[in-house]
Amino acid sequence: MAVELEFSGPYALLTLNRPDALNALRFSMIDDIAKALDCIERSTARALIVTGAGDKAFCAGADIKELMDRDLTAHRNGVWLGQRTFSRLSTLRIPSVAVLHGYAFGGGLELAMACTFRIATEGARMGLPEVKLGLIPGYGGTQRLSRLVGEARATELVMSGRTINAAEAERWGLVNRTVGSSETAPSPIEIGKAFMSEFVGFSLCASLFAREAVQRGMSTTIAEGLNIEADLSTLAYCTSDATEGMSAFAEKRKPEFKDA
Ligand code: DAK
Repeated sequence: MAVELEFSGPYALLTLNRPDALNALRFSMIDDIAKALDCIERSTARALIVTGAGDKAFCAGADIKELMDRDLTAHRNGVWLGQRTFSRLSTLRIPSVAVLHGYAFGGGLELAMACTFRIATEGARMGLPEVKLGLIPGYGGTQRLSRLVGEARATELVMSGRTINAAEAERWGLVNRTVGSSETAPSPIEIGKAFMSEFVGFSLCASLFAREAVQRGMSTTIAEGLNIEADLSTLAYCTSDATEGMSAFAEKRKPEFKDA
């Protein structure tokens, strides 16, 4: 299978598994990612970790050979498939992290940008090289990159197709952090698990509302954003997990959240 889904404790592990082609994304793989998201929504997983198989790449982008010789309708449908699937990933009930090692280009970087977080290993290389093929990004890259790194840097990357390294990506805010990549360094999955362990112990209601407040606020005015925060913070207050969290603090014990 070119897309594999496994579960390990509280984690769902999604692996792009086509290392001979640097995990380049075929349309069928995007379909498989959508099916995996259905499965994850029905599971008890509390965090999703996305990685690419092999040593060389997280994902070298859309499969260029498959993109050739398609009519306009097929192209439009392909864009819708990618955009819809990656938007579902960005609003998944549980938080997600993409662990980028080696190359993360084009559609691969767009997949990573739809995750809640991104971690890069030291040797990672990232970019949106579509312009070099006479194309522009089609799976949300022009929109998500500018929200992550700002208009000037996003326009520079999209218009030049330039590749940036992990240090620059971290400085720009494209990745949350960079980790070492020596031979003894942990695997991408272990890196993802270590990072996500900070998030899995909380109420899913609170973590979902927190992410939604930030996400929705990014594309509106500060006044509307404050309204969104007021509504979601009131909703969080009304959950039984909030009652439990505050009671546990008062009673000096560990809270037992029930995601309700
Ligand atoms: N597609 C297909 N095959 C790929 C590939 C890709 N994106 N990237 C690598 N491969 C394949 C190579 O063809 C090669 O296969 P064989 O020749 O061995 O059969 C194998 O993976 C190993 O690659 P290399 O031999 O090239 O490995 P190197 O280490 O020398 O170079 C590289 C690594 C990442 C620098 C190089 O492979 C490279 O430049 N790859 C292409 C990167 C790229 O341009 N990616 C595409 C970005 S554009 C849309 C939908 C989607 C999109 C746009 C529109 N519509 C529906 C409208 C999105 C577009 C993109 O993602």
